[in-house]
Amino acid sequence: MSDDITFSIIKPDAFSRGDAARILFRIAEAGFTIAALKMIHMTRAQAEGFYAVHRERPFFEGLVEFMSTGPVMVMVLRHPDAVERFRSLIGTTDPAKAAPGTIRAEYGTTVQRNAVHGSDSAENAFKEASYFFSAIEIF
Ligand code: IDP
Ligand code: MG
Repeated sequence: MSDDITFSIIKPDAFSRGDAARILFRIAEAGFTIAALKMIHMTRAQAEGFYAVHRERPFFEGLVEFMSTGPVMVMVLRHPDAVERFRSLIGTTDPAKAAPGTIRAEYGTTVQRNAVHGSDSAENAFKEASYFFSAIEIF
């Protein structure tokens, strides 16, 4: 794995509304290929582990609660400059401020329930992908 991968989650809000396939289509249309993909329902402890870097933030409790409310789709995506390209495709954290046409603008509802996750660096993409997938599951 290298700079050409990022890690993403279709979060419980989008997944429970049945938007996962539409979001996947947007991702594919933008030229990303899927290197790994599965559906999981995170326990609270698994969500806490994933978001450990945010544990001191005021939104942490609400975030891990939300992320463990229902199934999500976790995936590894491949594209040149994947991290940067994917963050542009999804838009900024708050859907209300995300650029028109971005996935969060279209499918997110609040700053917490913003439909998708995207890694913020190549290093974190590798760590996050490794949290959910073993090396032989990433194509
Ligand atoms: P990012 O997902 O755009 O990288 P981060 O700052 O890494 O944003 O925050 C992780 C996640 O925590 C966000 O995607 C969002 O679901 C949630 N979050 C961030 N800031 C807030 C907030 O101020 N209130 C509620 N939830 C938040
Ligand atoms: Mg982040």
